[in-house]
Amino acid sequence: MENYFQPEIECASREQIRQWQDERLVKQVKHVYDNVPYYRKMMEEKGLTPADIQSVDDLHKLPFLTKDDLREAYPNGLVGVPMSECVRIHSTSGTTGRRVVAYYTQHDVDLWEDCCARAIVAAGGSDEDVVHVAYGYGLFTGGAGLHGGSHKVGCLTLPMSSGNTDRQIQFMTDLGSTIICCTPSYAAYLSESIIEKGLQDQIKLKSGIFGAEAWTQEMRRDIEQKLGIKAFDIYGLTEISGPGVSYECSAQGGMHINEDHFIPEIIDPNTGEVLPDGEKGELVFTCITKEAFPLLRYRTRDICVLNREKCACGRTHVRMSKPMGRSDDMLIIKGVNVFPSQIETVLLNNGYAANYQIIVDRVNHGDTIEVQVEMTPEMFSDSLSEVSAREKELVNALKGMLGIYAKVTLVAPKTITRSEGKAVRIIDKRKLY
Ligand code: DLL
Repeated sequence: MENYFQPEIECASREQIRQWQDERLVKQVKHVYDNVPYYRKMMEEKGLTPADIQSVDDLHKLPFLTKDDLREAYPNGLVGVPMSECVRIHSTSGTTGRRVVAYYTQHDVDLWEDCCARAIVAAGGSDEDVVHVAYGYGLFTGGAGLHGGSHKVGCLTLPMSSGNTDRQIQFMTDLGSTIICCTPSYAAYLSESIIEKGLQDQIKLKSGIFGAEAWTQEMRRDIEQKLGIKAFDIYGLTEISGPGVSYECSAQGGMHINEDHFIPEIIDPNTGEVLPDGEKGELVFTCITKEAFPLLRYRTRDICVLNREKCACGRTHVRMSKPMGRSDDMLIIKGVNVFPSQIETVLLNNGYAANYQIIVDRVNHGDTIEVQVEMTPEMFSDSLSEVSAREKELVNALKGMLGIYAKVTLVAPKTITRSEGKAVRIIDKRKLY
């Protein structure tokens, strides 16, 4: 029997959801127009006033917001309430350019935590559970979001944050953690460490809530098998609130988007044209309940597909597929589009773990791609011919998936640096020239 945190919302009729969206959108557009001069100007440039937006059918008229707008409006040009009403900020890691700073009122924090609570209950959580939060705490939204959600469900919450793997495992065994929340790459690392210490029998984990980075179905199977758990996906981004914008249920067939708070659209990333359901494109969100940082038609750059078919779990909110990578993560190698997730699928299907790095370079005006991947301890061999046979096998498998040649270098177990947060998989040296 499926459990829900807010059944009247999570299982509401489509008509009810649409009614909430229509009402809240109209109110939100007015709020933004009145209180965010940056966006008001964007609307005025298109000759729009709030009166032009009467329902979700009018959404397409509004201009898109992009990360560049957020950078331009840095630090608080998109805030919709007086600073005295803000109680929190979070921020992206800002590897390129300025960081994005997102603001929250108490009401925003409350609704965000509801979303995370829904995700925890959908992953089987209840007040009987011990929730081990190993996402980073601090500016990153992962720790705070799942922490708040866990409190709402009434779980015993372990605010572990990331890092110190020995301590993580010790608390996990001593305090009987039943649900682990962390990035999938850290979950993979934890599972390796638990197996290495021979502690599989001493952990009580039943499920994991993994997100913040792309991960494949193959990686899910690997983590589920190694930790003996069910692994649930969770998606979100700082700009829109943080984790819990969407989350997986027991059916594990896509993530339910919290449509009472966020209206999703899929657009063609090149033309901006709205695409019909079922087509792959860039995910765009309009926040309809946020006060402090009320982004309208924000382009996430995540590429995915929406699915409105009925879900076996009983939830009625639309599901999004796993993001197939960000439009700006997609590598163009010799003119061919390559997503790191395709490479991961090949590696895991061939018996490797998700410990790899992709190095892209430009040699004599031509692109090159190299995949460095760790051998598992069982595969590890000093025989050069054995290693080179394995490399050839992978080169062929990658060619089958990508359609181009990728050099493969097998390296010894434990030589690729493990990440405690989001994994760094791609080194694109072309950007350095
Ligand atoms: O990663 C929020 C989060 C924390 C989500 C914990 C889930 C769990 P940002 O640091 O702003 O926020 O990064 C957002 O990460 O646009 C996606 O590209 C990627 N991402 C997030 N969740 C997933 C996921 C957090 N489940 C960016 N699968 C997003 C694939 C994901 N990519």
